[in-house]
Amino acid sequence: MALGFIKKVFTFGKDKPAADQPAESEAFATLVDDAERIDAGETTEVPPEAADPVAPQVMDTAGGPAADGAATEPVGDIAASPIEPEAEEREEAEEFHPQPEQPADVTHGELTQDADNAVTLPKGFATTASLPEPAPETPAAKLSWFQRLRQGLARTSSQLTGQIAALFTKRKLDEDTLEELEDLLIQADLGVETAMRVTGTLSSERYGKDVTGEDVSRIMAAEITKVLKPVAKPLALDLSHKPHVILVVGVNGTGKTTTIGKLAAKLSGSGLKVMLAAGDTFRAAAIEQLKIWADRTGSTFLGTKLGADAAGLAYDAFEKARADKADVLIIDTAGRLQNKTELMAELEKIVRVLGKLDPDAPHTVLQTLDATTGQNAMNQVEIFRNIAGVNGLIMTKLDGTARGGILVAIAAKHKLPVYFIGVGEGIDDLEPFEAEDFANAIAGLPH
Ligand SMILES: Nc1nc2c(ncn2[C@@H]2O[C@H](COP(=O)(O)OP(=O)(O)OP(=O)(O)O)[C@@H](O)[C@H]2O)c(=O)[nH]1
Ligand SMILES: [Mg+2]
Repeated sequence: MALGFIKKVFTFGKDKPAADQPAESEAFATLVDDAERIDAGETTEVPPEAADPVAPQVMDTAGGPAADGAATEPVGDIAASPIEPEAEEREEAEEFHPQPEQPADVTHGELTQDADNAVTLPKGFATTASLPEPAPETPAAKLSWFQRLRQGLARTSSQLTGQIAALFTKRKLDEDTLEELEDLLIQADLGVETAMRVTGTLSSERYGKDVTGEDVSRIMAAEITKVLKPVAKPLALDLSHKPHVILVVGVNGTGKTTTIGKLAAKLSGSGLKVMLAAGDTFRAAAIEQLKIWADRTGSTFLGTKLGADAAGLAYDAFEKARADKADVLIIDTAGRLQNKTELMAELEKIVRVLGKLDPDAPHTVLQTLDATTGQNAMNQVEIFRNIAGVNGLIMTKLDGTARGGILVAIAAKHKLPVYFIGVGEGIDDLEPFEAEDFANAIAGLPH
């Protein structure tokens, strides 16, 4: 199928709200800080640096997770040419963004296209074009995706299953136990709706009978899967846009820049031409951090001066990405400005100026959510959905949190697609969101 025929399949994107109805919430307190903004600047382009010939490696992240028996991705035979930041740069970056000890895995190679121009995207992305058969993956000596998910959600699931087991020790299912279970599930951040679904199903199947913790876990996993299935979607890229523009928003510290780096690694790893634009002009370190990710992933970088107009940078980046025929442009934004009004104005302006170049742009507005913030994450979706027309989510820091259940509550309430989840700080610690795996991991059940 020709690229021109690739149609986008977004269904959530264009609900940009009126500027006069921002959602109020405590979460916004976290957006406020005392720093001052400077208000002028000009754009400077920095091309990707040449690959470091001293450290060539063959990388394996392009198609997503390591082989776990079931999953194979269209990785292809991509020759690796990773780009490492200079030692000084890296040191500086680690001050605000510690890097994993092992060098990150990046693949960067030729775009895989068949005679009809169909593109092989990494796992977690999709087009309507037919994809070739995935190449067999070399088994890697690391934990499978599900094992890593289980490990990451261990605190969430052990707390939950421990409490459920304690509740259902030698007890028949009655009104009291159902009520206690409902409270317990709500406390685990799963949300009232899901808690009631679980108790409802349990009650209709087992009322008056003996029930074990395992029975409850199984029913809980099934109900959570039902809630998550509709939102577990691949990030649909319309590559006929050239570039497909992804705007990344979210509260400061939720993992925007890191997630952009991880996405860029996947995309450039499968041969797509990626440009990263540093729309967070609020902190010098933020610009530098994105530049390092661009270098690591072989992406083109566009930055500007500290305090410069972020919307102007976004506009320039879109024009440049078009001229360069980039496939995907990912724009980073600030999560924290002096006040909420300023943040709203800036994000709205970015969306507006992008729309001048293409009425459908930004084609994807991604919000990152930090799982460790629990209920706050729920409020943050409300706010950024109103400000920037968020049409997809990525939840980060699901490694090691006891509050992973919040993703279920957010899915039930907002019904926004969840494309990926972050399970660590490393470049390959971003995985496509799978409803059943996630539900089983939370419920402590095997794959
Ligand atoms: N454990 C873990 N840490 C993560 C994950 N994603 C990001 N981080 C870390 O979270 C911290 C903040 O990430 P950033 O990417 O800088 O967050 P940001 O949203 O860009 O922050 P601002 O630029 O301040 O708005 C960094 O130390 C990241 O390494 C994840 O999935 N797991
Ligand atoms: Mg950032």
